[in-house]
Amino acid sequence: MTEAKSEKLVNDILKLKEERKAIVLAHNYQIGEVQDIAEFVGDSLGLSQQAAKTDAEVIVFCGVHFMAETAKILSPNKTVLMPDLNAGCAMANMITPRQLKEMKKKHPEAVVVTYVNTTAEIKAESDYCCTSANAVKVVQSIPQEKEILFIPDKYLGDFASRQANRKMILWEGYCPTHRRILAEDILKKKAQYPKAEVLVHPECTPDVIAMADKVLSTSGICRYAKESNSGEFIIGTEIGILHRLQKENPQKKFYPASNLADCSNMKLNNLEKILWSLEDMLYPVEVPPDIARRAKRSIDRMLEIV
Ligand code: CIZ
Ligand code: SF4
Repeated sequence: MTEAKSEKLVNDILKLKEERKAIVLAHNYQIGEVQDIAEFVGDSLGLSQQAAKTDAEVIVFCGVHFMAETAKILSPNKTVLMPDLNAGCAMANMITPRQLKEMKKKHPEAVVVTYVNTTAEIKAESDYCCTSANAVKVVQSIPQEKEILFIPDKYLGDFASRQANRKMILWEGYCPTHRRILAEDILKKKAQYPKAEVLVHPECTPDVIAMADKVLSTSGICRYAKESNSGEFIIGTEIGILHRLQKENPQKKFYPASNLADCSNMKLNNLEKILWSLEDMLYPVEVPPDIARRAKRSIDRMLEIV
């Protein structure tokens, strides 16, 4: 895109944001241009809480579908728009309500702890929601004698299970983007940048996690990078986050663990689509009230713990 075209797009978006009483929220994994035009950049829960707090009437949610659903659940009276409805999450699609119901039948006494990366329907069938930042705390809060069914991310589940020293039944889901980060990538980067701290997301595989200095959620990575005395970091999560890290810490250096950790769904949003979204109020995300109510209960129960 030429600079003039990009500037015009940005100006058109700014004008329409005002007219529509809209704000743009961008996930940490969005492309730089989208992050730069957003009122808030953050993780899915943080953004959904921002959406609930704001006076804006319209929320343009730049992330993936389950995130916009979460925002809608916390802000049922606001219009939540997704610039591209095709932005789904491969991990969230790895468990269906029917599969979860079958699993619950097999383990009728189990407490269901569900990663936020799931559809509203799955959250509605769950006891507790959790994020990558609080999964360990949520698991620890459940009485020792209770069986726990952790869905859908087996790697986050495995990490939380080891941290909390708690056996759990894990669903076989995972994030294809984070699974592309290999232990040998970390080894190579460590050899290249021996002074760098290795920060990885708990959606990574256990061998990658074992090589990390810190295992953190996206908001945790952003916070830690600011506070740490290190000047260099190897980042094991989706590469969109490097834009924010570099912008907030211009004097520090950030290296992606792997350039293959690029989520194609996250990258579906761009400035043109945000403009079209505001022009035509596309595409509204709706969650049926009964599902929203039950899904919200699992989110509220998480918030009571953390
Ligand atoms: O909840 C989120 O935003 C995701 C997907 C990751 C994270 O660690 O923040
Ligand atoms: Fe889903 Fe992974 Fe993409 Fe996040 S990075 S939206 S978990 S597929």
